[in-house]
Amino acid sequence: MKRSIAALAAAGATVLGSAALVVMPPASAAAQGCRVDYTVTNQWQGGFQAGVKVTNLGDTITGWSLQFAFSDAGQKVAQGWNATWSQSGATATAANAEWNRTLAAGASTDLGFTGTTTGANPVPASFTLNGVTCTGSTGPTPTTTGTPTTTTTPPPGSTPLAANGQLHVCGVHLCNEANRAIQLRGMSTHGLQWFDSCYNDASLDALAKDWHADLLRIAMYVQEKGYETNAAWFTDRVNSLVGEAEERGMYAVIDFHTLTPGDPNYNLDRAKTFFAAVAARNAAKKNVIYEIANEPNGVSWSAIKNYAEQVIPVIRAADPDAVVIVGTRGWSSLGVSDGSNETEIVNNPVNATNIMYTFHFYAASHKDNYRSTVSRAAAKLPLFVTEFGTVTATGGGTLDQSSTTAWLDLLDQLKIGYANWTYSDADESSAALRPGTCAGGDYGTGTLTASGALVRSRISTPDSF
Ligand code: IDC
Repeated sequence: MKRSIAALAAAGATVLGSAALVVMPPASAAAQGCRVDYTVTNQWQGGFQAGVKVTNLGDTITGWSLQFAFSDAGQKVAQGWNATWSQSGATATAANAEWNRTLAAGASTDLGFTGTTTGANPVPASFTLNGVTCTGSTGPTPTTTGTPTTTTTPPPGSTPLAANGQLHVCGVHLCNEANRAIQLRGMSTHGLQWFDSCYNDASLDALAKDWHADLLRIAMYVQEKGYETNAAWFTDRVNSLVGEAEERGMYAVIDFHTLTPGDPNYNLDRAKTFFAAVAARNAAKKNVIYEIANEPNGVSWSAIKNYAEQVIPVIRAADPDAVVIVGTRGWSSLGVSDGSNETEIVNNPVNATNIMYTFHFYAASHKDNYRSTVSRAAAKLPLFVTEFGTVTATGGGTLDQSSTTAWLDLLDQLKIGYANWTYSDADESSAALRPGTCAGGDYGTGTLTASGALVRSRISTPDSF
């Protein structure tokens, strides 16, 4: 829900009720007016996420502090961003970060946080900026009545890309341009060296328009006759598929599909060369997400972190605002398949912002202990399931419908994005299309495997962006 303090001021009582918070500024303080747009972007049992847009309506201020009080002290800021957050009793304070220290007249800055709640309405009644109550009244007409909603529906006909624009990480979620937490659901290609013929106008149209997929993950193997054998061809092909996804309003995950050897550092130089090229080429696009190592295995978290801290700056130098996803230990199992868990990451995170961590599962192989790890980790780490299968980890075997359903229900609840392995006609049960489909050119629902039909039934439901 959105609430503007301007409208509350007009309503009167609530602002007066918070008078204890208003500390009169010294005469020299310049914040003569401010506006705060506070949006609860997501809410779940015991917690919520809020975006806080602060607009300075007075003269330029250098150094600022925003304060507000929750309706009871059971509500707490857990993790905040774009400011230094603290809380005393029910009163929360956000002090400027170094880079948004100066707020020019009319300028805004977007802050946010995840919080815990005992159930009370997590919308504060009023805000002060450098002690001055924010009663500003510029900007769009705010919504002040009605039931809080956590999502809005994009206009009919609009694509996932048009509805959400440039993405960024906010707290533990992926957020759209309006700072709302969103979940992207889509499909992964198979290896481009084997199944390139499956990615053409007709198949991508079916994915966008019939499956209503939000994203295409482009799996570019590095070994196994992949990138290392012809860097120019693979780089071009990835770039062209990013463009095909963009034309259809889908996001594209560029997957540097390392698998064997499992240490991503083996491919460090190739990764730097590849990402420098694709980031430069796609920097102006809003639909690109970079996945820097598919499934590290047989390697420590610190080695993966070291790889990430060398590759991420290469991407940022060319494309500063894109989200980057980092693979995790034990085939991107958050370490679980290696006898570890998410705490090694929580205690020693990658030193970079706007990043997420990869989790992969194969429903017939990875069940309750993996699900409980994801439930727990999702409160602390931004996660993206860039690959999952409905079958066993070999990519074959019987489809496990009940485990797949349990997984996708969990990911929906946590708003974790996912891509299914694979949108291809490989002769293996994880493939969504029956063998021979790509040569035939018909991508209608009659060509789907059992896995394809199940996954399409989940992906094609309306998005709640
Ligand atoms: C599998 C393919 C299979 C191919 C093999 C080659 O399904 O056709 O022969 O790779 O290495 C992963 C990997 C993904 C695997 C998939 C299924 O990311 O490359 O694809 N899987 O085994 N992790 C867990 C399972």
